[in-house]
Amino acid sequence: MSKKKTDLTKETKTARPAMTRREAIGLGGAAIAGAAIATALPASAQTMNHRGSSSGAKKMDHSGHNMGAMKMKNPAVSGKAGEYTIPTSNDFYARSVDNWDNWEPGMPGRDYTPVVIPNGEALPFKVVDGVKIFQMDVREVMHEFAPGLKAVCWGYNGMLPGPVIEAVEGDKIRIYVTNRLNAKTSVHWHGLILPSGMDGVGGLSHRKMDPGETFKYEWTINQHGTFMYHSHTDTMTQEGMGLTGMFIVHPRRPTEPRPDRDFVLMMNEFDIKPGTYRPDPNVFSGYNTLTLNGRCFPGTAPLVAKKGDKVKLRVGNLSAMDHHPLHMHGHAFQVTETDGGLIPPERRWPETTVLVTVGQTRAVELIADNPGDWAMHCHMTHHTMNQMGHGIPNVLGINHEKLDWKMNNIVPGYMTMGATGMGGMAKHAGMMEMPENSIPMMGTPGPHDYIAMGGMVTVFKVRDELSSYDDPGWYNAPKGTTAMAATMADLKRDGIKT
Ligand SMILES: [Cu+2]
Repeated sequence: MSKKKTDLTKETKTARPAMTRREAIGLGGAAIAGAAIATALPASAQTMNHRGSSSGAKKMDHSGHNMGAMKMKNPAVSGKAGEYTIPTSNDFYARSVDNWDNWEPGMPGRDYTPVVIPNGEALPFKVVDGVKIFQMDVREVMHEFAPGLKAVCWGYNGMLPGPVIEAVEGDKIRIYVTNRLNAKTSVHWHGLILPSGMDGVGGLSHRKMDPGETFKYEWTINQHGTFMYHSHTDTMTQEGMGLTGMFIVHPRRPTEPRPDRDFVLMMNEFDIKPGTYRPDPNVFSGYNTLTLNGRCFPGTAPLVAKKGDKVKLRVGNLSAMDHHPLHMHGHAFQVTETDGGLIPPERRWPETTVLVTVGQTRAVELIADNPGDWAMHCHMTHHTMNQMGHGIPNVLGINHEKLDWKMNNIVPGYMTMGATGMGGMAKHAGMMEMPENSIPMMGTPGPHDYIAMGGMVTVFKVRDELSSYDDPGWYNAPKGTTAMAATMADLKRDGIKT
């Protein structure tokens, strides 16, 4: 047993006492976010056969059932004795190999191109005796949704959503989870094929994790695709407070070129009443904070690609009550994956909007061939609004000048809002005092005008040339390719009367 492994075991024991003592026992920052975790391969792992066993090197075979149930020893799952039989009879699982015995841990660059996580990060790992070791904790965190709006949420490693777990088919993984909440919890690995006892449904798969305890989850990854993880104990409360994350598994033997830009986005929703600092997870509707990777527009980082890039976009939805049709401007894409598996190339279908229902993932792929700044957003119109867009009386189209004058006699400073729609609300927000801890219902200054969108919105930025994938700023459209007011000459030429 290596020194690092011993240390983790030790923490498992010392983490047991009550949370309030954790600073005293020195578990504060050092155990968090894998800060001390190196990603280097141990020398022993490097001598392993990269190709795995002979059957492991077989080409992808979706027929799948030609080899029957295969037994493998998993030291992690079995402990000292016992074997776990990986199910092999389901043709739908996305698998590029049919044996999970002898793979060495997949490494970024060599075995996969790491995903891109706007506003987020991947969970670091280290390798101990050929097993990939991950470490997370569950704790309260003050999360910023956009500048001006923060709330106390629950997160994995202090993040909302949690860090993206990235692995490769055939990896043996062990994930340590420390519960720093004062409630019991458990982690479910959504869409992953694993031993029943690792599935994380509190009370059903295993007993719940007490406050202060560290649990370990371990299995051999035997599929690839786009998956998620989330609390499966008091799910309404715990997911509603933010305990969600994405789990990406790359194929060991890819049958298609790797994407140049492999984006991961998670959709969540929260009810944070203006002026309050804690989401209310107990509501059925009225979610007013709609997020992509934990951020509302304009707090969302853009997705940047270079013309010609093969772009993959993996989206998961762990909102409480809402499905989200994610719409992409300027490009069509193909739906290539669900959390159930890979869609065979001949059965993929083109779309510009992909519906990601609650508890689903979808992966879509496209070639970024159209330079520009392209909105990418949930097409539920209420989901492109922030907090203040909700619960406003409908005064659309009324002449409010007389009303305002009359009301001013009763309420000094009264101003009717929304008579021309909500687009003007952003302006009001600038003029009026906003409630504490709240953001305008929508909007941010754009390159041409105010952008009247908020919530589940980001911008897909495609450029002819890029020196880096940092935010390149707003698009400079070629002359003559931007809509503008028609001239008198235009109207006359085309016989248009206005
Ligand atoms: Cu939506």
